[in-house]
Amino acid sequence: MRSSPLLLASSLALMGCVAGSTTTGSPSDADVLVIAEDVYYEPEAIEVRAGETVRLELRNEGGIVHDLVLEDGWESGHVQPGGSITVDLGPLTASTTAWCSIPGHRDAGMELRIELVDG
Ligand SMILES: [Cu+2]
Repeated sequence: MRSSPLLLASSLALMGCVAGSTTTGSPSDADVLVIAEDVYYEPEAIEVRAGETVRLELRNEGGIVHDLVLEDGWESGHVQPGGSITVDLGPLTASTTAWCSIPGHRDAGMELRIELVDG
């Protein structure tokens, strides 16, 4: 599923809302769902509106630990296999790239493009 990462991000966000209704809180608890696999993110890119803080759920469906870090030092913390973490991301001032800090994972392609779009 590499042909249309931004479109995929939107559909996954919708799926995340549906899944959220079976746990706790409102459907808007997590705005964006990012799946970590061995060794890539699904989707490969997400959109964030300028000035907005996005609640991002990072769910590890791989078999080894993963995380998500940004150039500015923001980091999700380690997420164990089968686990997930929901974090506030932003507000961002520019598009950026996040990646997995586990040794070797970024080199293997584990990067997430974060596109800043006008609100
Ligand atoms: Cu990783």
